[in-house]
Amino acid sequence: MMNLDKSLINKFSNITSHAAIACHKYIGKNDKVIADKVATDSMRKNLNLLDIDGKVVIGEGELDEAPMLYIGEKLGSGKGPSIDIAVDPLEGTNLAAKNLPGALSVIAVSLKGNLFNAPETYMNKIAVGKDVPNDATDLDFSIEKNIKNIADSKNKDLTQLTACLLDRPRHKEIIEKLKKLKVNIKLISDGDVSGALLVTDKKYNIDIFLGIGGGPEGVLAASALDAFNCKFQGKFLFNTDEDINRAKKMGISDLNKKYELNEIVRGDSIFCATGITSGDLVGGVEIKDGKFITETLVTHKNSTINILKKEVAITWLILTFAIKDLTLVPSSIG
Ligand code: VTB
Repeated sequence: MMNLDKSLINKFSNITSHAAIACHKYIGKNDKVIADKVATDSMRKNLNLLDIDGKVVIGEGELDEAPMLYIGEKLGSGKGPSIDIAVDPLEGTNLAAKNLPGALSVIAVSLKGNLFNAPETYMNKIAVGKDVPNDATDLDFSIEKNIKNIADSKNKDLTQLTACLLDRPRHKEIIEKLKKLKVNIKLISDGDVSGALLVTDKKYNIDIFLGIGGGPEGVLAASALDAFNCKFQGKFLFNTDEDINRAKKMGISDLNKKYELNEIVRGDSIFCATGITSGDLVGGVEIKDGKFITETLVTHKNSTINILKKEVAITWLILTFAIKDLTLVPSSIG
């Protein structure tokens, strides 16, 4: 099985880092269109500078609706590895526009053919940490069964568990059930890539992420969850005829299929999420002594590198320092 070259880690983390920096001056301007545009412009320009034979599998829409980073768009010089690229240049457009915590710039890449080509529809998702046995939770189980199994496997009381989900009217029933079970709830206004990743580490105190969010965001989160050996399942929801036609065009024949993590992302993958505004996962863009400082969560499935990187961008070059186990390790210049 081929791996993604480790040198790509710095290259892709620089892409999300630059997109976050581009977005910085539009934080709190209450204009999500412009914030998304500058992040997308930056990402596309920098991805095209790389020696890769890249193709967007998850992007800002299809060619007719998105002029840039559309699904199927070819990226890079064409020389170098053939890779699939999933992007969300600004995950949480509202969060950046309103200056709320948790806006990210996100990318996930795999070798060609290994990332699910997700339609832009909703997805019902479930994610749990690696400390929960694989058969303890399932999208097809009831909320009660999932929660009780998690409590049993962690040897915790239901009142000690916390579930994270998007704060949406469509989740009314789930929220009611969780309240009845006396499980704590963390309701997020946007940004469910970040929400799903809160199951990766005990420090976030989230035992399960669940509910309906964006399908593309599900695939992005899945690639990082894979590197953390966590569990993820997703089921697309096709609500309109247009959704159904698009799914069929993409080769999805079973519209009710439940996708396991290894059907969404296969083999090696790299995931980078740079903070735009500070959130649970990563800090936002900072300016110190005239320099931009960004924080990026990086995962690389095959080297099991899961790190937080602080990058200091000095106009024309980027010095990268990877923080691992609280020791500062200088890594190569991207
Ligand atoms: C989520 C969230 C995004 O869309 O996927 C959500 O991660 C789902 O859509 O940040 P609705 O807002 O329609 O519920 C976002 O909030 C925005 O893309």
